[in-house]
Amino acid sequence: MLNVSRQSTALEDVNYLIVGLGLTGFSVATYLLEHGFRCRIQDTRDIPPYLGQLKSRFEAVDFQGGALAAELIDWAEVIVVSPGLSIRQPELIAAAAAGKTVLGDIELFARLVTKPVIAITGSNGKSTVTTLVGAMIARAQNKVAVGGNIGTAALDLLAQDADYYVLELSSYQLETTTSLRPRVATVLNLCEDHLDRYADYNEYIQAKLHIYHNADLCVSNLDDAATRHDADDLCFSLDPHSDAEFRLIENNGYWLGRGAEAWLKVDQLKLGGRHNWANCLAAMAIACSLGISRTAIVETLREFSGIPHRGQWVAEIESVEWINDSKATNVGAAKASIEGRDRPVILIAGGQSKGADMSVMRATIGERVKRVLLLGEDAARLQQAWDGAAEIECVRDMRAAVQRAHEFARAGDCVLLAPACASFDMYQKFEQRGDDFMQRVRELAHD
Ligand code: UMA
Ligand code: ADP
Repeated sequence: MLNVSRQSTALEDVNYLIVGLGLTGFSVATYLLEHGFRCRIQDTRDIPPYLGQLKSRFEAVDFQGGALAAELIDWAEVIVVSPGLSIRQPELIAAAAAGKTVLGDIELFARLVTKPVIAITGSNGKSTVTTLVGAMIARAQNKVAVGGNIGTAALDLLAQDADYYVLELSSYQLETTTSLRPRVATVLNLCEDHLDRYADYNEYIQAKLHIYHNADLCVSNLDDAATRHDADDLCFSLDPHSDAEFRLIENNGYWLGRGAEAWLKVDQLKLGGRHNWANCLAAMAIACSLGISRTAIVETLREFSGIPHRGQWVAEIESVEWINDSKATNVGAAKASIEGRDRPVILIAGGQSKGADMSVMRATIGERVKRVLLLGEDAARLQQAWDGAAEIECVRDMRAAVQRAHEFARAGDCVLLAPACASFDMYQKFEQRGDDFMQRVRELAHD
């Protein structure tokens, strides 16, 4: 059991109610309990994922499973809501109206952090850019802590002695945050996502743009007007003719460049696809604004081979390439993923479409995809949206999808898992879906 001792902190000495005990709730509970604050914890599940760990760490944990009881809300002064839960549920709306403070873990982090924060959001490319920026800072011999939506809950980062904190932030995390003052903030790109949680696309965009609030510097995408903050933004662009400071330069092929300087030819990158060139330019802009040297930036870009489940090469079987892009969980990502392949594609897609308009992928499917294999909860919805653009077949599970893809694929094709959907209908998380795909492909290779 941990010895609890009150330490000086920037947080108020009030009653904290933690709503949700996933990764975020666990890190908030741990921080508050370790620092001697009064807190109670609630989760709709009787045995949420981190209850055992929390109980083994702290002697007295006040946990309640089931619906959010009025008694808990009455007791609370500050309610810390997990990102996986909507703050628009009636109990929380009523609590806020009654004067309770409703916030998320990033808001607590923002009140506590004393070092510069780099805040990264966007519909796609967040994890790639967050990882790249973290690696560039580290290569320049600075101490850096990387987390947020990418995996390590923000409050856990405070235990690390860092010169910079690089945070990947989701719209859910941004909408409960007001005190963050990022040294640099970026919205990388925007496309429809999470419309099951927002009234409409504009509400989702506004949640994302909130990242620019109080930022010292805003980095935006000149090719995507919706990401812009104002005329002072530091911009990146894939258009060699644009005014963006960080952009592609055309000179016997494409280069990543700054102003008129060509820094690195794109064929020296291990990362594939034009969308990743945009990610590299965004990371260059952020790192440069922090004073990281060109050498550290270019070396990092040259060495970076990507993160698992993002366009991950799995195998080449009978001259057919198999790629795992399980993290392509919305239309923008799946579209970029297909367009990034240089071979005809057999696409495995489906899952939870989160209310997005799937027809925006129709043209890309018509041009690049030979056959679509659909699985999961919204397979029929996707089939309707893409009907006539390619041959489409619904399959039972990943095993059947891989088997059917193997039967259809011809030498020179690429079988791509780019679901355009969340995985939660069939899997615990996108990594598990990607692992299932890779496992089935490896079984094929050994047949
Ligand atoms: N849940 C319940 N009852 C509860 C509380 C949660 O059923 O009382 C369910 C939620 O509906 C959700 C799941 O439990 O399906 C997890 O919710 P959570 O808020 O406990 O999530 P955490 O485990 O804290 O993880 C969150 C982020 N997850 C979400 O925002 C859904 C993680 O991002 C993030 O890595 C972590 O905090 C640390 O910051 C994951 C994610 O899917 C990768 N993010 C979304 C995305 O990228 O699209 C936004
Ligand atoms: P996020 O953290 O925003 O989900 P990732 O860096 O994990 O982003 O990439 C997830 C997937 O999104 C990738 O595998 C790719 O299919 C797609 N993607 C990555 N960067 C971009 C981009 N700049 N534009 C469009 N799609 C992208």
